[in-house]
Amino acid sequence: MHKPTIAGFHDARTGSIQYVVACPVTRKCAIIDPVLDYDEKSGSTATTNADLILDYIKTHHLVLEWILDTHPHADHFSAARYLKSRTAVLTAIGEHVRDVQQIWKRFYNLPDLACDGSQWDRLFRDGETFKIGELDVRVMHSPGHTLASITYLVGDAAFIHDTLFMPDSGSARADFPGGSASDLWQSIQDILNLPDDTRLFTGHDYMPGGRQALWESSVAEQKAHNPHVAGRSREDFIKLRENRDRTLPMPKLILHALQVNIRGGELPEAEANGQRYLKIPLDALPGSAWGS
Ligand SMILES: N[C@@H](CCC(=O)N[C@@H](CS)C(=O)NCC(=O)O)C(=O)O
Ligand SMILES: [Fe+2]
Repeated sequence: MHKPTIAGFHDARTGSIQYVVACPVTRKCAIIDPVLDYDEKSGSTATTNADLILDYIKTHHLVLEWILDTHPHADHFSAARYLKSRTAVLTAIGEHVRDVQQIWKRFYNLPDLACDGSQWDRLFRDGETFKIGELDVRVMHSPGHTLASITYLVGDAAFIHDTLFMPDSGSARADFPGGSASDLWQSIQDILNLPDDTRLFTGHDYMPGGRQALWESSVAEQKAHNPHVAGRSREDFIKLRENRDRTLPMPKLILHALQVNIRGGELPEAEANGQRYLKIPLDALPGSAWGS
């Protein structure tokens, strides 16, 4: 079994980690969870993160094969569509994105939104396999944070996105529409049932206590040191997760981001004046903690 070569790119604005995972033999690679930059204060978008990743691929003489997302993100825009326009490479996400599209179609009142996942080239099922060069990739359905979340298991590395964060940072929230703390518990157990030395690459790091950004751990480290799982029962976890989620304000960009991400990262069409607009539903998420 070949070990993939992995580079992580931390986006400090959103605490997201974007990855390039490459086959060391063929130099073929995939991008996972690329961020399209967005400043909500000015409404500006930019492709700084995505271009940095394309530069990395070029400099390291890699050949891009896939643009992958782990889930429809609630805190940033996906750069999948932009990267496809630059590279013509296939995009993919989990098949349950169709259920997430249905949920948010109602929130945003988007009667014309196709909820069949046709915005991506491939929709992965649980257990489906594919290749990055000579690397075998297995898809694990990992719902809880969102209905559609998937983990990509690439050789000895698992891209676990918003299930577990670094061991000092616990787990992802499970309170978005379609989220479930009990599903998240099961998804985390599936990850912890991988071999102890499996390298785990998380989707976010919020640098607690001002430490540097980190994104790689292992199954053994998570089992020993993550307080959301070490010595915790299922019931304990669900209680902890649901109590904590009640205190968390919605991500700053959730309403901005999901209307873009359920379209595979495509920005809204320009209106007759040539201007694109986002649509923000009011009072659609009652009971959410208010942000400061
Ligand atoms: N402050 C961040 C929070 C983003 C957020 O809620 N992130 C999700 C992942 S998409 C999460 O699980 N956060 C866990 C936590 O904040 O404890 C923002 O506004 O963007
Ligand atoms: Fe997320």
